Amino acid sequence: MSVRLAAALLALGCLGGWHTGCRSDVLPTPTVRAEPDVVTFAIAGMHCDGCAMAIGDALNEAEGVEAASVTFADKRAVVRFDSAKTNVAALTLVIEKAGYKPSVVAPAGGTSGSSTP
Ligand SMILES: [Cu+2]
Repeated sequence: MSVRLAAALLALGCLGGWHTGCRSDVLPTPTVRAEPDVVTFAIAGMHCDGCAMAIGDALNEAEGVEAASVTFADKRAVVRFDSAKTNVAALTLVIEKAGYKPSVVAPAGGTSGSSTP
């Protein structure tokens, strides 16, 4: 009986935030700042890993790109970018300038309907 009571009190304690280990909201969560977007390009014209690396370099050097990963096997580039600094059209240009033909596979963003590819 008293054990039950103690358990109940403990549970209440958790809910009330007595135990810092129980609180996930204590961790700092990055919230407001321009949210990075992610876009996936299918890229035509790659013929080796060097091509993928060249595209990756070009993208990573481009303004507003936070991370770009290009895989030759998939012939895809996944680019995470700051939408306050650049956009999909600009990134497309970067890849075209590098000598390849990108087409957008999955633009990020919630406005254009949901997840059926
Ligand atoms: Cu190549």
